[in-house]
Amino acid sequence: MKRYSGNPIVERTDIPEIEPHLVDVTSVFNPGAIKVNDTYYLMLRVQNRGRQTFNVMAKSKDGINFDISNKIINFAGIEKIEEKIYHCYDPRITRINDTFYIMFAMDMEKICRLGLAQTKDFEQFEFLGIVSEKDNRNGVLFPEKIGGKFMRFDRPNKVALVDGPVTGSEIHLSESADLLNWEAVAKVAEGNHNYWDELIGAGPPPVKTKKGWLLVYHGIAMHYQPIYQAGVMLLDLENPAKIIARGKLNILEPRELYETVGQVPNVIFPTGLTVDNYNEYGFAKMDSKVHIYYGAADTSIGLAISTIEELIEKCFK
Ligand code: BMA
Repeated sequence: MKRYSGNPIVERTDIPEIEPHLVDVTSVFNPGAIKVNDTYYLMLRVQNRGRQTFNVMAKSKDGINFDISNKIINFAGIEKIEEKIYHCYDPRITRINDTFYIMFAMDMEKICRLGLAQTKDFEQFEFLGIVSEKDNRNGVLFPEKIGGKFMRFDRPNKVALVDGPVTGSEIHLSESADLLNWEAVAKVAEGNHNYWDELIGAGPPPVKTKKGWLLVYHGIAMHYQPIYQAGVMLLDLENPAKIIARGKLNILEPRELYETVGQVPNVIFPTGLTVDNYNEYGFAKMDSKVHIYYGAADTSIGLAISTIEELIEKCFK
């Protein structure tokens, strides 16, 4: 994988002033991403000096230079939730038929839950509901049903960090008939104690390839200070609870200054992935270019460029 030489591609100073909430913002990171026809879309997670979170859309023709909207996204209907919601963050975008679904984390009074919204045009967004009962994060929808059910990976939060958030070390597979009510199916992967991926969570939504579902995920090495990195695994097309291969090495780790220094140092947090070419059956082509968009040090957005073939190779290394 290659970092784009002009990284970071989006920084806090790129965010237009949106009075009164977004003025001289603090950071922009962990974006959702999707490519539709010839347009790349990012859903940016923007934080202000009040440490409040807002989501803002950005559009691009080359996947590198983004025009950032001057509107804060409103997930219409979310105001009906009675419990206090502090932050909606780390959106992941999945297209199913003609609808774009956004699954995101919601920090609420007691726990973090998953929320689901939909849009057809990235202008109007409709909140569909809270889609996890228990403490959970890193929910990513599959782009199609498997065995007649909608599927997602999610990451139950169980591990409490000293002075830090509740997190987790297992990626699970869940299924649903209606996208709103979810049932756990199986534990898919767990963290490797003492290695790069001690705590883990899914990154962007899985990509369908002829060799299996390709999943980019994040792993955290819990040394003195956590180090967040990206890795890859390949899962069975019909039964995505079954791992075909999982890379032993991370594929991207904090090395550049914008990744090692910032609000939270040493963080690479991949949340967006775009595929340039699919074949007529919906499989990503092996030689297709892939853009991986990641949060760098919870401060800015980095772009890493690869191909489907290269990422699959790394699953076997
Ligand atoms: C995780 C999430 C991410 C964040 C990362 C590093 O637990 O909260 O949103 O980027 O920590 O702080």
